[in-house]
Formats: sequence, C-alpha cells, structure tokens
Amino acid sequence: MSEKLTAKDFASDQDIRWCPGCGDFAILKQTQMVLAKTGANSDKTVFISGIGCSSRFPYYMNTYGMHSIHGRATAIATGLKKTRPDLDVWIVTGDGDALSIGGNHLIHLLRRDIDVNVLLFNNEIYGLTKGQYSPTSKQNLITKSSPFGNDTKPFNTLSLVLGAGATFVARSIDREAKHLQNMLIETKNHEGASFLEIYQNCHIFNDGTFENYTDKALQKRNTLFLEDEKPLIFGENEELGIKFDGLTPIVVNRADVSDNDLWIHDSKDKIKANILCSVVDIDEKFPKLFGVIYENKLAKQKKEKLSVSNKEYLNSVIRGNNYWSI
Ligand SMILES: Cc1ncc(C[n+]2csc(CCOP(=O)(O)OP(=O)(O)O)c2C)c(N)n1
Ligand code: SF4
Repeated sequence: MSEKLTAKDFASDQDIRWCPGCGDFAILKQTQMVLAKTGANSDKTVFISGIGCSSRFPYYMNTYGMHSIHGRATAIATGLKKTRPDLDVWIVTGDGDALSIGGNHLIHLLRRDIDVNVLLFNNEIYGLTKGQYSPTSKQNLITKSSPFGNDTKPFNTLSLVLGAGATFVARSIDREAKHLQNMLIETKNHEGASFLEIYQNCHIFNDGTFENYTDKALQKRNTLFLEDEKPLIFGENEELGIKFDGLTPIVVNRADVSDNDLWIHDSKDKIKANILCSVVDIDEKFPKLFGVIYENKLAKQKKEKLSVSNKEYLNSVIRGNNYWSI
C-alpha cells in the first residue's frame, strides 16, 4: 500500500510567481491540505487550468497538470475525464477565463455533469492582463478598460451555473481557511460536476472588493454561512434571520419571530437554491451566502446506470463489424 502523502508532498518545487499577498496562495495551501487529508494519490490527480494568474496553479502542484488554452480548461478536462474516468480531475479557472472566453464551455460541462471539480477563483477582475473589468466586476467599477466606470451588470454566477445544470454549487472565500478547506472537501467528494466559487482578493488591481465579507467589523452583518438543517441567521449579534413571506424571502428580527419560522437550509432543495441565488444573494439587504447552496446526490446513481449502458454500447460499436456502411 502506498504511503499517505502530506500537504508538502503535493507542493511542487516551482517558484511561485503570484504577487506576495495574493489570495491565490491561501487557495493553493488549502487545496494541498485537502488532498493530503483525503488520502489523494498524486499519480491519479490532475489540475487543468486555462490562462490567468489563477491558471498558474498546476505549476505549483506536485500532481499531473496542464496549463492549457484561455477558456478551454473545461473542454480539455471533459476529454480527459471521459477517457480516464479513474482520474480525479480538477479545473482551476478565473472569472475571465471561465465566464468570458470560456463561458460556453463551462455551461456545457455543467449540463453534461462531467465528474470534475471546478474551482472558480473570482477576483472580479482580469489580473494577469493588468486590471480590465471582467464579467463579475461590480457595476460602476473604474478599471483600465472602464475609466468612466463599468456600465455592464455582472453575471449572477451561482444562478448561471445552477441554471446550466450543476449538481453541486458552493461558495467560499480565500480568507476563511477552515471554511475553504471544508468546501474543497465537499467539492472533491461530490460525484458529478462540482462548482466551487472562491472569492479571491487581487490586492493589486481590485483590492478590497470583498471587504464587506472579510472586515471584522462588517463581516457578521454581511455574510451568512449556510449549514444544512440550520436556520438562516446572521447579524452582529445573530439578531437577524431570513424567513418566507409567502414566496418572498424577507429579513426579520429574531426577537419578533420564533426560530421555527425561519428558513431552514436544505441543500437538496433546488427551488430554495434558486431563490437563494437569484433573490437573496444579489440583494444588499440580505447577507452574502457562503457554503453548499445546492447538491443533487441522486445524479450520481443515474449516472452510474448510464455509464454502464454507454460502455456496453461503445464496446458493441468498436468490436462489431456492421456499423459502417457507405
Ligand atoms: C485567446 C486569448 N485571448 C485573450 C488573452 C488575454 N488574457 C490572458 S488572461 C486573461 C484574463 C484573465 O482573467 P481571469 O480569468 O479573471 O484570471 P486572473 O488573472 O484574474 O486570475 C486574458 C483576457 C489570451 N491569453 N488568450
Ligand atoms: S495580479 Fe492580482 S490575481 Fe494576479 S497574482 Fe497579483 S494579486 Fe494575484
């Protein structure tokens, strides 16, 4: 039996070329820890990236990897997973790489429910090319390519991937080490396409964009870390909650209602997940959501059935001699 690897074993000997202080470091560290913790085999693990600062990730991992083409990590990973289902395939991508040039490939990977782990490092900017606005940049943000302010609305990333058919949708943030670690474990464990958005601070070109969620004085009012079977509670002193008024989520004072009336998180519920992503997550009167928003575990069973019949069908095509007539 092979020896259990440590986090250090998953680190390569390459010099890391991210700016000191970049949020990418924290994600790299937690990923290496998670691989060690979950007993991953470096010979069976592959990181595929596109182009961007975040996409330098595979160089720093002592696993197989490919720093591929802008926006196409999803296509390459799909091909790899289809031909080598025994491999644990991870995609590392940025908001530009995944949602601008790679948007089309991302939605189809999710629709096809390819069993890979997508880590989207969202810094709401193009880092590598020095600070142009991206499809997740906030409206009115002044950047190199929007000197008068970004006049386009950002994607609602979580709604987008949920709509594309992702069977696992979660969010974490570079500054919350323990949470990030847990989310990476959940992402790895999910069978099917897992999508983890990680808020990542680019302190060179978009510093402080996630300050509301990391600043100690602001964090409690502005974040809600979802846990299954727990009520949606937030606020400086956990004094606020979210409940339904008919079909509409509203913020209530916990002093005015019973906790039993609050919204209880259930990541299996796709209707609730849709409301969380399309109503709660985008409205500043609500806190920003972190955690597993949606997971469909049943997708795995259906898939197993399908892959057996596909395999038999493919075998009969390859080994048969009656299929090609001109
Ligand atoms: C075909 C092509 N078009 C454009 C570029 C230029 N380019 C390189 S990285 C990038 C965006 C990177 O932004 P993001 O994916 O958010 O990653 P970050 O650098 O912020 O981690 C762009 C537009 C390219 N390399 N190839
Ligand atoms: S430019 Fe931004 S995203 Fe790129 S390495 Fe530097 S801090 Fe990180």
